[in-house]
Amino acid sequence: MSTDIAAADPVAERIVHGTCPHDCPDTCAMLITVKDGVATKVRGDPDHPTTQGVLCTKVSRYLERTYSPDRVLYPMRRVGGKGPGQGSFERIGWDEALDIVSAKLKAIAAVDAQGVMPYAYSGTLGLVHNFGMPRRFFHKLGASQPERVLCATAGRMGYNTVIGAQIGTDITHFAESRLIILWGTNPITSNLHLWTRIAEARRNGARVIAIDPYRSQSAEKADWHLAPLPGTDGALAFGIMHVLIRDGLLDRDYVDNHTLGFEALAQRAATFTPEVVAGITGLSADDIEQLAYQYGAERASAIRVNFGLQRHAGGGNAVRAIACLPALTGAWREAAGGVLLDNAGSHAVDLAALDGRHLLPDPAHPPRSVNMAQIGRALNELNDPPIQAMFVYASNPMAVAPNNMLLRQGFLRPDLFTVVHEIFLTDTCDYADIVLPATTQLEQFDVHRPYGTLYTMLNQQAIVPLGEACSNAELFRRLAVRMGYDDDCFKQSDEEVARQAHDMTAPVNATLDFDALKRNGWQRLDVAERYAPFANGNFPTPSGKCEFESASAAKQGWSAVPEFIPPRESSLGNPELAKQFPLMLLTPPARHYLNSSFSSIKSLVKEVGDPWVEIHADDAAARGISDGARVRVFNQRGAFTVNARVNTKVRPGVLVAPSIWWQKESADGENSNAVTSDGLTDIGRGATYYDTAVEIALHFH
Ligand SMILES: Nc1nc2c(c(=O)[nH]1)N[C@H]1C(S)=C(S)[C@@H](COP(=O)(O)OP(=O)(O)OC[C@H]3O[C@@H](n4cnc5c(=O)[nH]c(N)nc54)[C@H](O)[C@@H]3O)O[C@H]1N2
Ligand SMILES: Nc1nc2c(c(=O)[nH]1)N[C@H]1C(S)=C(S)[C@@H](COP(=O)(O)OP(=O)(O)OC[C@H]3O[C@@H](n4cnc5c(=O)[nH]c(N)nc54)[C@H](O)[C@@H]3O)O[C@H]1N2
Ligand code: SF4
Ligand SMILES: [Mo]
Repeated sequence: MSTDIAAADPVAERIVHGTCPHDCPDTCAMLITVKDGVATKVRGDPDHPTTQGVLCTKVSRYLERTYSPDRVLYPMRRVGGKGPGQGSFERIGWDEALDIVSAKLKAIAAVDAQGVMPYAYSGTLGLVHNFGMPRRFFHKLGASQPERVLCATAGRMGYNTVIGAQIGTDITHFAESRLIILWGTNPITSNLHLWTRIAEARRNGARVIAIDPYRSQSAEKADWHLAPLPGTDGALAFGIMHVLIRDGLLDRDYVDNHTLGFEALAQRAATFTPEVVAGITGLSADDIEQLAYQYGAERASAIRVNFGLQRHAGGGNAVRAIACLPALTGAWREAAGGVLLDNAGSHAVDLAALDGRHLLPDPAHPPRSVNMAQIGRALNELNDPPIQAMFVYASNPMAVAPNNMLLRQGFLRPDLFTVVHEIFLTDTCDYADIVLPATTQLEQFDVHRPYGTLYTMLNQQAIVPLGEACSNAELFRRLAVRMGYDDDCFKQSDEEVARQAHDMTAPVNATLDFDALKRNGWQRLDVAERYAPFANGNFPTPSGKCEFESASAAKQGWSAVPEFIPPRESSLGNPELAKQFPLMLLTPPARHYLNSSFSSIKSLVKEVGDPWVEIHADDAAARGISDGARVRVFNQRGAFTVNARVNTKVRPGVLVAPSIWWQKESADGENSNAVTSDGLTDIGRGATYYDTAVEIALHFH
């Protein structure tokens, strides 16, 4: 617990440094005004270089979230059946709740602790409350280990085969780029503070190209929008390489000195002529030539590739292919050039100290892994041992996991014990045996490693927890006592955990000063003001070069050189399935929601309205669907019902249903994850939400 809050004068108005805890690359610096122990205002820190005083629409309502009448404020036990509308909850005391939970965990662990499945994702990205205390607890228990793949694994692992680490262009320098490619990303929604820099670049004459099957708000504002078929970006990247190599639009010096495997890459690219790529992507050969020429002509070119486009069967390799491009043109020489997937690798965090992996009962033989994207399968099929308890915190799997019809079957198992530690009564809580109240970011202390910026961030506790809410770290401290765990690391305060979070031997932390961080809220990493990490090569790969060809990839069973792997549920990947379900469904983030968070904020819900699906006018006409019609989107896994928006923003053959609405906020109690695929990616066993074939029809009742 933070001592600062107790020490502070409870009456005087004061400003507290906070950090946005959400899963967003911007990790904004917040300033919270507190008076009489009540938070009265949140705003972006005007001095923080990337926040620039601006919070997004969602988090500017953080007070509404914190003080919402819908908060879970006490432990509760379910009475009656599982599932929406079946049972109800009655209040119990913390002691009783901890007794029930610890007794259950002990009973399972007495036979095999792998019967316990922790399910936690990105409700908070804090190093203390996500990476620290909770993970220590489950390591000590020897629970099944969640494979955390819902978001980014394929892209990150693919990227790393080429670049060596999650290091990319600093968002600040996008303002000076001459050419910006938004590749499968809609920053106005998902990366607002990058958009500010892009807008600045445009004012300075930069050209912005969007590559997206959907004319998103960002694509709308771009100078040129190309709309390939989903999951074909790998082929498009090879098409660009083909033209660059064929016509000598290369930085030969950079290629010769700082890359590995050019010949092998060139050989692969040789087959991807613009005509071949046009056939795969649905773009014209001429557009592909144009794109390559524009890219090849500008060295200060920055590609922003986001996680959306790697949620396909071939997502890892698609990002690999894209990551090769800036080394070919020498764009890395410029601070305003290169590619940005994410920048978590620019930071140096001591994950082992945080997560206590040494606590495992037998570190040489870690417990089994359970893939979080396939949790439905795991609950229904695992037998060695079966999952007997789900411990959910900082995630809302019933709403966010793919193929959730199968997951629901699992959650409904009468023998399954489910604990959910939550701020709100989410869809997942409907299946809980025990619900425990969680704190919001204003009520806890944490330290953050942004994945999109180069600052270390600190979050001071601004107010005391509401009701009987308790933070993740505090919950697992309490449970550790009940379980009889007396390792010192379970006795650490939040600040003690935070002080251990960084690898202080790393050059980027050379001047990291925790006390100064506490005072100021944020500190820039020790990197050059003009961050150009690969201007002179020095890639953190095994060879020290940009690896077009990667021996370590080959060792892991992936192709040594990136390859194009078509989407699984498409006419290329599965023609039979595509006949039955000819449309590809994308479910990218809705601007006013953050995954399934904020769909409990009334003012936002009112602004956003009911969930919808966008369909191209031609596809709509072929099915007798008019604008505003009630439609059913379905496939072999399930169905959900929404309103149709007929337009030409989405390319023919594709549907876009922004995500993620709670199931219980949806008319038929289902959301888009009723149909999404729980298949895995080529690299990293990641989720493939957007590799989903569907059909759509008018809904008649
Ligand atoms: N407001 C808001 N912001 C968010 C989130 C949110 O839910 N709401 N979520 C946060 C999280 S967890 C993440 S991981 C990030 C990143 O989230 P991402 O999922 O990368 O989301 P976007 O940046 O919106 O980019 C998605 C865009 O990619 C397009 N797309 C989908 N498939 C393909 C494809 O195969 N090829 C191409 N070229 N484009 C494709 C979609 O049409 C969409 O416009 O955003 C974060 N920011
Ligand atoms: N169809 C479809 N599904 C998707 C995606 C998509 O694009 N389309 N995107 C995927 C992606 S990229 C991601 S990252 C995942 C995200 O999936 P999740 O990580 O499950 O994210 P949220 O839906 O925001 O749910 C987080 C929950 O944690 C709670 N919470 C917040 N802070 C805390 C805390 O400190 N402690 C505790 N105990 N609880 C807390 C919030 O109230 C919220 O209900 O969703 C994935 N699902
Ligand atoms: S969600 Fe992103 S843009 Fe919004 S306040 Fe948080 S970090 Fe900033
Ligand atoms: Mo994500």
